[in-house]
Amino acid sequence: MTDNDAHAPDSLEQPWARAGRQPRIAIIGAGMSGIAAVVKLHKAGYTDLTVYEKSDRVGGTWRENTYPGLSCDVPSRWYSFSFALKADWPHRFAYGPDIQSYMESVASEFGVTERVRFNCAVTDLRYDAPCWDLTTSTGERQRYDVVIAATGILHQPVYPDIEGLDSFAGSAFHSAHWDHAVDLAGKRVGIIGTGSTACQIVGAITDQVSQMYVFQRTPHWLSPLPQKAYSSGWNNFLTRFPFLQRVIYEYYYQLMVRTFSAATIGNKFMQRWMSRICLKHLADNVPDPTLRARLTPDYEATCKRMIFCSDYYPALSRPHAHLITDSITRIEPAGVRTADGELHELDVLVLATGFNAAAFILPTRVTGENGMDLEQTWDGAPRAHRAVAVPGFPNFWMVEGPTGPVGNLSLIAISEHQVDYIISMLDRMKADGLAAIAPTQSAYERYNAAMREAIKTTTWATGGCKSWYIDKSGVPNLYPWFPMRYLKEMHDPDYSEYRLIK
Ligand code: N01
Repeated sequence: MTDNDAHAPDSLEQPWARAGRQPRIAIIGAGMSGIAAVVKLHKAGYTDLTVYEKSDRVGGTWRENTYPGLSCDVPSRWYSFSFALKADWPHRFAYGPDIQSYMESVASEFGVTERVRFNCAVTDLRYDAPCWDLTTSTGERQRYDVVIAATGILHQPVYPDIEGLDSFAGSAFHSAHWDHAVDLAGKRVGIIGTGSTACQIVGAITDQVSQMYVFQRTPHWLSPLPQKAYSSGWNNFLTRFPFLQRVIYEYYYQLMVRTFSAATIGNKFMQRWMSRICLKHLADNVPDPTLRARLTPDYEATCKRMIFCSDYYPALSRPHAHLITDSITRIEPAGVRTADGELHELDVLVLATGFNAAAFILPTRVTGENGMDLEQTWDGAPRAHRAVAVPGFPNFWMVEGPTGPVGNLSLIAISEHQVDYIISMLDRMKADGLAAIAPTQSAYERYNAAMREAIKTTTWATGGCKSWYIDKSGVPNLYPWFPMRYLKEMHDPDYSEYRLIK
């Protein structure tokens, strides 16, 4: 039997849990959450897994982003799969290429890569009870019992809506599509944006360029990054004693959750402590009081996502670096014109202007029960039940879906807990011979109403800033409680919140 025969519609008439066969599971995306899904599902005994990946390699965001200075501000010994801890991370905070090669080696070692259909974007998903009809960009059509969207959160670059952007005569590109053919040496480089990405880029390239122009709309809170290279002696020691790797993983887990997460959900002591660290970092690295004032945020720390970067302020203090705070009026062939009338002449323009945080699986068209369209249902303000499911979309799950805990946490860890939850649902389907499972409308509404209420007191909502956390409805699209509560939700599913469809 060929793989295609195995997916022929006739064989799927009988729900898998009643027919006593494996569920056919499609996983969309071969980034870190797709990798986690395959490994954990396989371990749990679900082996009929096909991964669809729009690109030609695994790795997701770490494959896509290749800009200079790319690194992860979550400690590497925690930003790791719990089932594939790595003793020999070269740095406390891993650089992008090291994370990408880790993703590739885990995917290869755990048999993920061989399940991936590369260069195959899923364009359409249509629920035809109890299965999903899946169509790809290559014209392939398949039927699956279960679909898991592991498409990531920040994968659609946002280009700024600035007049004349297309008229720029030099090289212009988004940070997520870095043009490595452009030699920056001796060039006049401008960068729009001052988020995590921009800070890493500015820190990495300022010494190469002749002039560095940073166009800041809003100053961000910036903490130093306690980066360090691990010695081979220490890494060898950890290789010999793997239980220590586990201890360190748990240590960072607790540390990050109890400090940064606590600060965002209302722990004023933590928040003040973090503000002090940031202000000291600014004072220590920016001697010029005028520049310092222009870099000082007028909203509360952690309202926007905190930035961890030690080399941004020193780079900005270099004589050939210029912080531009006048707003941009237009882009011209020669450079960027600001509200004070000045033209900042440039050879290269980098757009570090972030991502569409409301996309998730979109633009894939997802049609659930009774013709429900996911994009219309969300209408620019995506919501989910416990971040993994949506009423009206049975047997459809998301990893890193809307309102999951993000912020400065390890998304690998969160993904793994969500996959555990999905496995519990599959186990329940198997045990009860269910055809489908979907959250009830009332459970979804209760959950989201409680979130809306709780989010009001978080710094994301009260801190006086605008951020990508806030969606079209004006509400931060984030988990408002302590992350440990979310982990409990994930490991203690309440099946009464679901329609268990026979
Ligand atoms: O994007 P951002 P990012 N005119 O949205 C500015 C993760 N990440 O790519 O602040 C002028 O944070 C915008 O200005 P303002 C992390 O979760 C992680 O930097 O809105 N400026 C802002 O300064 C992060 O949060 C790591 O006023 C415009 C910037 O562009 C997320 O990715 C590393 C503008 C966008 O900042 C996104 O970070 C890097 C306009 N029209 C990224 N439009 C790790 O280390 C936007 N801006 C794990």
